[in-house]
Amino acid sequence: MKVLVLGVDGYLGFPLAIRLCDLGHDVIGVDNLLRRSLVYQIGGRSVTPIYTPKERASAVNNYFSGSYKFIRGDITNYEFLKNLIKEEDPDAIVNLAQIPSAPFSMKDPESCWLTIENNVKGNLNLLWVLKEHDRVIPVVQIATLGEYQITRWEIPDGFIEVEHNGVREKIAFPKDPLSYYHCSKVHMTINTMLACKIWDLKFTEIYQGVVYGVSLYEYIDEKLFTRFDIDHCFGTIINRFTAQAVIGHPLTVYGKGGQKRGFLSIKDSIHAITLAIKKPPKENYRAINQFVETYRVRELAQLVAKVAEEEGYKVEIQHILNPRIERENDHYYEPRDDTLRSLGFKPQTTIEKEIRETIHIVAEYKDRIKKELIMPTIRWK
Ligand code: USQ
Repeated sequence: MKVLVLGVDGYLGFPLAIRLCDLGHDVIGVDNLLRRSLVYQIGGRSVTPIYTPKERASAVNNYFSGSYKFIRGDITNYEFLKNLIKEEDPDAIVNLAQIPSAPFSMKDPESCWLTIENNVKGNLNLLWVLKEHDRVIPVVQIATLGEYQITRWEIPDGFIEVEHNGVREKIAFPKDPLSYYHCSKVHMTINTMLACKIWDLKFTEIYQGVVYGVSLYEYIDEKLFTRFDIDHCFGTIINRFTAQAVIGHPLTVYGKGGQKRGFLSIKDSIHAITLAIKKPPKENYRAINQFVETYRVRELAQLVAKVAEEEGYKVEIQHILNPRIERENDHYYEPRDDTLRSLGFKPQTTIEKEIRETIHIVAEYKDRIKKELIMPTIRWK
């Protein structure tokens, strides 16, 4: 199978491309390298060393049976995307080409606009190109669990049956994004649903929780490392906590720490995405909630502290002023994962195992951690 991975240079994109090549597929990876430059602009860098796309490509082609080709390009450029898809005519497309950071989108008007423009325009271009394409190519696109409104309802995969004035209907689950990044994902979802309906496209949107960890193929060669950000803007919670534990920085729990989210390791995320590629939907639009477990933020801090202490680190947990506007008191949060399980997904690992492995890898590269970028400086208001 020939798979086009848009956003191949990101945290998920590169390990996904490697995994697909490992499974014998041919991968065309596309990226404009925006993530590298945005992290650089805020003064950050990946804790793991990341190699140039050319060096990465030759390493992938060296070790795995599927072929890998990298193309530098920007999917917000319609002509580029149109020619790319016409020329390559892939069997499947994965769209990961988004700016994924909630704090970045709340930094200032320019960062907010860049997030909305990059994410929404890239998605819209893909929809229009596929409308014009002469055959249907199934697409897997990353959405986020953070699109959904937090209520006292369980959160089913994308849609819910509700009764109003005695009439029962199935409608899209209510959306209530809490950052402009999350808004951009809601825009993408709405635009995608419309295109699937009127143009007969085939999309799977993966409403993913927070991904963590680093270990996938790096034991083979350092050139196969994915990026690993732990700064306050592009780093996500578990990755940040593991790095904080390693360098002796107190774990930064925002506010009361009662916020609950869905989590999964990068290994499980890649595994689940490959399943969605392998088993395209019968319907035009399929929604998959993708996570393995839910935790409150303070529970995660305790878990990382426990594992790190077992590894010999002394860990302190600190509750700091929450820079975000979000519910931080214990709240109800029960997403469901029925569709993911129905595809045959079973977790490949456990959170404790992944935290331990991540601590070992971060410890190896701890001199690359920029301590001055740990404390949050971007506030929601
Ligand atoms: N948090 C802390 N301390 C920290 C960092 C974060 O308490 O040092 C808290 C935040 O307040 C938030 C939670 O941890 O309540 C998650 O924050 P995060 O930065 O790890 O993740 P988030 O902003 O929610 O976004 C991440 C990815 C995004 C993806 C999303 C899935 O960056 O691309 O879509 O997770 S979800 O959270 O389900 O929307």
